[in-house]
Amino acid sequence: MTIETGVLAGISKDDRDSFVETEALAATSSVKILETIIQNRKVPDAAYYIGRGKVSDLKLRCEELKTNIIVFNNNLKPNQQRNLEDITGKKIIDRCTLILDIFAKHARTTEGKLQVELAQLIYFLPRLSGHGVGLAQFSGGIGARRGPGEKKLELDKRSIRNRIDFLKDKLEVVRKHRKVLRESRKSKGFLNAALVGYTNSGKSTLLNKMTGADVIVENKLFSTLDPTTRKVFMKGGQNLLLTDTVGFIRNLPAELITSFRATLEEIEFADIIVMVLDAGRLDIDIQVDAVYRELKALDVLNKPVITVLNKLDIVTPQRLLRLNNDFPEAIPVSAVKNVNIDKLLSKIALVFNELLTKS
Ligand SMILES: Nc1nc2c(ncn2[C@@H]2O[C@H](COP(=O)(O)OP(=O)(O)OP(=O)(O)O)[C@@H](O)[C@H]2O)c(=O)[nH]1
Ligand SMILES: [Mg+2]
Repeated sequence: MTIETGVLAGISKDDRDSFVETEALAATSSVKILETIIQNRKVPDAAYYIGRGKVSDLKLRCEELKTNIIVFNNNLKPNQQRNLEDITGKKIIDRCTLILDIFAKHARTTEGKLQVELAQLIYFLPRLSGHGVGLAQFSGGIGARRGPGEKKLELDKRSIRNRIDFLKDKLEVVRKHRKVLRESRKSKGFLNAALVGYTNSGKSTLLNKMTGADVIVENKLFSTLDPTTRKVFMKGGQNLLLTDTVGFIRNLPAELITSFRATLEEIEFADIIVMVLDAGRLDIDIQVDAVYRELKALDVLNKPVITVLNKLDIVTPQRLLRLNNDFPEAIPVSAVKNVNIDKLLSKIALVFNELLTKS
């Protein structure tokens, strides 16, 4: 795999952790960040995101570092992206483009691929400018990006709109199929718990530990795109299925989330939500906010939520005290070291039985 280099740019409105996260996204997308340039400003510039003068500095710095890529710590508006490309002559990659690139790399099933293509087309359609970003995304990733010529542009836009309709129709079929599957499980008396949480919090590790599945686990963002459902062996004999789902991340544009509807419906139709938090992350509050925002948008907060503080093994006792205080209901576990998984299972069994007596 070829590794490219780039410079990361942003403004001081964003916290330090968000830059670290974007750098990790870039790394997952095979772009090594050589330098991070943060402009001291609270409000983004309407035309360039960072100030016009800073854009020239950025261009100069890229030339000194001999790099062709500028990664932005935020999502850019189509006009900002075009203006930045015009002035710098560099590839301008915003945060959402990075995420879409990672999704495209990690999509394995037909459903996953359809959803990613839909999300890409929806995001790139208003950004097609005839020279910069765009269709190249499908033909070799970030490094190989090259846009279509101006003349072809209108034609491209029309065919993209047709393709969007086609993908939506196909995904409707996928949704119906998933619905039939869910109904068949329900009719057999199974309840479903969905593992949800920030990307890299350990959802897949937990699924593997609790069910003996072998879902891919990686110290990378968005390793999982497609949901996996497995039966859990419960001591009390409850018929429980556990579903691993795509991770959330802060600042994901709402229109992208709708592309993943078929997958996210696994959360919408789950009976119990198991929210997995990464106790090792110091920005845990931001992660919790991002996850709650998405769960609220999916309208699933009326379901029972069991909160799990994962990665207990890397947390100091002092920090654990603090976390216990901040999340009094949460169950601290270590999926990797197999600590407190039995406690989690007992809690799920309790909620399961409560649901059964209610219905
Ligand atoms: N130290 C420690 N690391 C863990 C634990 N659980 C998971 N990890 C690590 O965290 C990283 C991410 O784990 P995954 O299970 O892939 O996380 P995920 O939530 O499924 O991530 P995505 O699918 O990318 O959203 C891996 O490197 C795991 O080995 C834990 O209990 N302790
Ligand atoms: Mg995963």
